[in-house]
Amino acid sequence: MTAAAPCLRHWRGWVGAAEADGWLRTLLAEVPWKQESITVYGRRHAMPRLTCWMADPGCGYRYSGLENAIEPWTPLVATIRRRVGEAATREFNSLLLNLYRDGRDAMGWHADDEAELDPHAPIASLSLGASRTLRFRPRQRGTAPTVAVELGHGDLLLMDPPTQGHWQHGLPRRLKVMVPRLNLTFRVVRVPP
Ligand SMILES: O=C(O)CCC(=O)C(=O)O
Repeated sequence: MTAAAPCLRHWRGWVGAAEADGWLRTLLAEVPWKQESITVYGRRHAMPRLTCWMADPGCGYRYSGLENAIEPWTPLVATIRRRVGEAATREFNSLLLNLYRDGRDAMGWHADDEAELDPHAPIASLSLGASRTLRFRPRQRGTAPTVAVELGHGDLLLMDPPTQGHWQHGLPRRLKVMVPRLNLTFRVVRVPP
C-alpha cells in the first residue's frame, strides 16, 4: 500500500548563504568528479551529471550496474557529514555527490532502495547552487498525487523511511538554469558485523 505522502523533513536555508557559497566553491574544485556511463536496454549512455562516491572503508555501493570506487572523505565533506548527522540524529557512513553542470543535467525516476542500504535509516540530501525541483511519485502509479519540492541553496531534505519503499524521486531538466547545482545525499550502507 502506498503511504499518502512521502515522509520528508525540509529545512530551507539550513546552512546560511555565505557558508553555502564557500562549500559550493570548495566542493566544485576539490571533489574528484567523474563522468560515468550507464547501460540502459543494452546501450551505453553518459550519465547526465557528474558523480563521486565518498564512504567509510567497506561501504561499497552499486546502482545502475555501476560499482562505485570509494573516495576518502575530504576535510570539508567530513565536517558537513558531522553537521548533517547532528541534524538527522543519525550517523551516515557514505555519500553520493551529484554535480548538475546546468539545467540540462538531470536524474531519472528511481528509489534509493538498493540492498546495500539500511532501509530503516533516513537519506539526508543537501543542495547547493541552482534551485531545482525534486519530484516524488508513488511506485504504484496513480495511488497518490505527485509531490514537488523546490530545493534551494543550503536546503537540507531528510527522506525518512518508508519513503524509498513506496515512492520514486527524480530531478527533471530545467533548461533555463545556466549555473551548477550540487547535491549531497548521505546514506547508511549496511556493513556486516
Ligand atoms: O539531486 C537530487 O536532489 C536528487 C539526488 C538523488 O536522487 C540521489 O542521489 O539518489
